[in-house]
Amino acid sequence: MGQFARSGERATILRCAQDNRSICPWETKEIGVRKESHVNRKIAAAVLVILSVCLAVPQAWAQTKSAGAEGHAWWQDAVFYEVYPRSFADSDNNGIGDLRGITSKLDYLKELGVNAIWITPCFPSPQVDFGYDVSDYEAIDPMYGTLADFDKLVAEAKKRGIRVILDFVVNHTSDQHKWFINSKSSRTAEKRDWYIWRDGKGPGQPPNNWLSTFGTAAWTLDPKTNQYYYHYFYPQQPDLNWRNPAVEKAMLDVTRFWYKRGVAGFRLDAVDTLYEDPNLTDDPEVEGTDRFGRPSLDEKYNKKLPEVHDAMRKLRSVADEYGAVLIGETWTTDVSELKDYYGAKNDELQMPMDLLMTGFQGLHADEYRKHLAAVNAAGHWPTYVITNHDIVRSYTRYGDGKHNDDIAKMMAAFYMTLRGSVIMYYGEEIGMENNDPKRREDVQDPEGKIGWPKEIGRDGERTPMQWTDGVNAGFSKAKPWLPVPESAKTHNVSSEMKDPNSMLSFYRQLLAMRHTEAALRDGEYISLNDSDAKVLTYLRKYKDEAILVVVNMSASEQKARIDLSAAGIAAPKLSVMLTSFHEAPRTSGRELTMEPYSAFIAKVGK
Ligand code: TEU
Repeated sequence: MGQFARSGERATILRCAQDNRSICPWETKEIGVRKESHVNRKIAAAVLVILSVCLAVPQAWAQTKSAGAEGHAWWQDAVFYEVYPRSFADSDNNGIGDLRGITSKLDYLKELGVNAIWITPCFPSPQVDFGYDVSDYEAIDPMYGTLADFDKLVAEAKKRGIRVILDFVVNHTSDQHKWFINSKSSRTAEKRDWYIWRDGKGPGQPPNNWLSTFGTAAWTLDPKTNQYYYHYFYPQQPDLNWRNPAVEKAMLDVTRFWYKRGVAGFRLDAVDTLYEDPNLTDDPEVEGTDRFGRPSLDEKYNKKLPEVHDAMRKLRSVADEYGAVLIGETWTTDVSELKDYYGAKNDELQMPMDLLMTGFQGLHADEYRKHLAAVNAAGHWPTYVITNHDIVRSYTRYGDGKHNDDIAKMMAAFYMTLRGSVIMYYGEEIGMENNDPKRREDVQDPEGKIGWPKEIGRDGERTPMQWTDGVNAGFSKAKPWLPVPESAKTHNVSSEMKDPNSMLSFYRQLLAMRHTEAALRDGEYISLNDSDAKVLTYLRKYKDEAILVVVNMSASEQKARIDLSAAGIAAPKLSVMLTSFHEAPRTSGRELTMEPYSAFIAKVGK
């Protein structure tokens, strides 16, 4: 596997993101002025001296510490970017995105500061679940292009220092996959045992009470062979039988096929449903109903079985042969369960996604602080995610309708300055919002058709990338498969490129910082002001470099106490690197005024 030089990716030192209008009275020194390439604005750096009065120099770095991390693997320093290929860029103007479209946007991604793209399934598929129903793991769906287009994409990406990650749907295939067609053909078919076939409990009765997460039964009767097959997702997505060694071997071979083509790793889909209890024990009913209004089940017999970890280890051992990375779609109930996915001997997933923050209700600094403390105490390299193709976009989820852009910038500054890798979702960087269907007949995602109106499906977070303020947001000349929202007029790449205060400019600066600042890449996470319920304050410290991050998660102005004495810094001089403020930063004594929903990032000098 070819390695990319890292040095070139870290060329720009970004000293300060405040433009000239926001230079403030407390500035003591102007460090430099330069032009940013396409945002074309002057950037002036400022030094903020926080007054210290009668402070003793403390002895040690205090509070929530994590080990400093040096000797990183490439993926630890990388910014990952999820591309939903149907919606990214449409090169052949049929309303659906494709691989050539992605290739045509690689320069944009490189400029943004992306180091790896994860492409959601682009393999041949009947598209019942928009690619997550794979009918051939070793080819490209003609809708997206050819294997040659894929090879070209990998080669062009490599030229730009961008790696390609594919999405491996490990739990199930499409019912149109040749394996399932064979399996279904008779009870004695060669591949009968590649899937989970069972007799019903009695006439018209499925083998047990398990449910599909997409709102249907989990068992479908095949009238020809008079047995039921199991599917945790849609009936068109039969579960593979991972207890069959032939299945395991075939699946491991799929990963080899792609590693040999230059793929840098996989995002493993739906790993927690790989195994089921062979005795098919009924799941116990628990209180409440699910999102389809059915009685809730404790899915202890068809989810998160311990055997999942055996499969992860096997996938990892093949990945290690190729120096590849495995990212897991790891929906966990807590940090301890997440920790298990790294493997007791660090021999499972390098990057199990921390999806826990996507479930937080509202913005509460103390909840985030507690979570970060638990994650850092767990001792592994975290992978943070705030949005993806299955959940309401972060812009909409966190937005209050009044400060949406501010909140989106604040959340970006927050999660991009944590110790760990980040996985962005396309359009996040321009403030794309959900565009949910308003009528059942407009819904494309079967889950939304089944669950309407309670469960409206995932179309809203999968709409076309907004490249321009023109027709179809510049995504395609044809009517896109999903509608573009009105907000594309203001939130699009082309307009935001020209605006130094746009979301895109803000993201570009954040990503540049992640690449240039050792403290952000390698530094410990040190939590400060632990009793502040509204403002998160932390340091990232590496050797004698430190960066201070202050994040106001509330709708009101807050005073943040800037006291780094607990971290051994009595009289810090802060060089402002980036803020999301509308006005110049204000301090008084040891307090920094934080605008509602804002972030402040500064380099700490002694
Ligand atoms: O999602 C798995 C998963 O956990 C889903 O149940 C998720 O909670 C659901 O989408 C919420 O509505 C993965 C993919 O990310 C998803 O797009 C696929 O539909 C699913 O697997 C089946 O392959």
